[in-house]
Amino acid sequence: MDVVKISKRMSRALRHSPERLGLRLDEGGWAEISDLLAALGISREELDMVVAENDKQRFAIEGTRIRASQGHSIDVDLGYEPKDPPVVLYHGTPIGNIASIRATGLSKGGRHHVHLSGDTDTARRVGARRGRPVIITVHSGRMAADGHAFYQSANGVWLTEHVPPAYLSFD
Ligand code: HQG
Repeated sequence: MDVVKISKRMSRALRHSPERLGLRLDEGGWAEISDLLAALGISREELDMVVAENDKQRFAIEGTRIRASQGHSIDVDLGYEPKDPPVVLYHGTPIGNIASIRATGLSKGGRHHVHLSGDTDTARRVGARRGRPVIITVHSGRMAADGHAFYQSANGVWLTEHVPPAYLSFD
């Protein structure tokens, strides 16, 4: 079994295009596990192994249901409560994005939120997916004090709507 391949197919089904597989998600993004198994043609043992071994704990199981903990492009309400962030958070991005980010801040693009990390190693890995990474420091404590809401996904990713350039440091 190729755990990474199954994980990617599960991410596509649960975050981006459930309808392509005839899968139904509720408003919180949950699917019946039995429906997902049928849609992907995998066994419960395979699914459990992917969920347990996933490097970023991307999936959450509750009872008979499963969902992705973050990263959606489809319209779901994950129901995370606002939470006080640490003083700083980090965002890794390929160097080619820096000029645009300096000008307009961090935008969520196709996802629901801008994704931020509590540590620089994770941020570097995220940025390195598409090129040479630069790590941006986000002054999340100041943002929260100024009224910006932050959320934390079940797998620890910090989420916010938009980060204006005034709260970014590029060192
Ligand atoms: C960039 C993966 C130009 C942003 C990761 C990023 C993460 C701008 C890209 C999660 C910009 C969007 C999310 C601006 C933002 N101008 N570029 N104003 N504002 N960008 O993939 O944060 O494996 O949607 O820096 O590990 O890279 O899927 O976001 O480079 O946790 O679980 O626009 O996806 O998790 O790319 O990654 P993405 P991301 P999973």
